[in-house]
Amino acid sequence: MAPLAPRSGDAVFANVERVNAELVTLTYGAIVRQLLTDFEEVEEVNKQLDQMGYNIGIRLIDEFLAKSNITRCVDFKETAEVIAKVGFKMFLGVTASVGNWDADGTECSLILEDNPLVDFVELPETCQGLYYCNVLCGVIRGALEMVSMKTEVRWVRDMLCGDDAYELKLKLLEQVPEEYPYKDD
Ligand code: MYR
Repeated sequence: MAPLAPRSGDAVFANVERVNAELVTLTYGAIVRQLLTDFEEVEEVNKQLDQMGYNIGIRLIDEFLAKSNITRCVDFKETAEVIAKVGFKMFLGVTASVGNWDADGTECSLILEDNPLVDFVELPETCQGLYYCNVLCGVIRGALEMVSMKTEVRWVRDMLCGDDAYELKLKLLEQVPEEYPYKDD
């Protein structure tokens, strides 16, 4: 039998993080499976996942702002970069690239080369039209709403559906002016 060698703190921590990530991935899979059983129609499951993500996003923004020390972004381009490089890294452990900007800088793509939520996942034929990771659309939408940005977030490419990448379309619909509960005299 191989002798038991003490592992460095870093190695143990990396292992714990990997196990946690796997647990999240498997738990998420179980939630999607349950929704498919409960709702049957994939469009309804997409909606439920988006709503679930929204409920997470409106809470997660506080943690994000506290941990990242990010202050106001100058424009939507900076916001998209922050989501792709800081937000995704913080909560998914991966980064995304930002591209395909429209002329007025209100719509772009977030492209994920790696997506830990889909580890171990294979969709059966019966799940055509399912956006398995739709929870992420809701998370981003909810988080941005809490910092006064109404957005539309949807998948346009999904490797589980045979596409060559994971691509989210992020569109700024409205920048809601912040309201203060008092008037300046
Ligand atoms: C501001 O201008 O007020 C700062 C805006 C920063 C918004 C960042 C939202 C982060 C959302 C994280 C999404 C993670 C998805 C896995």
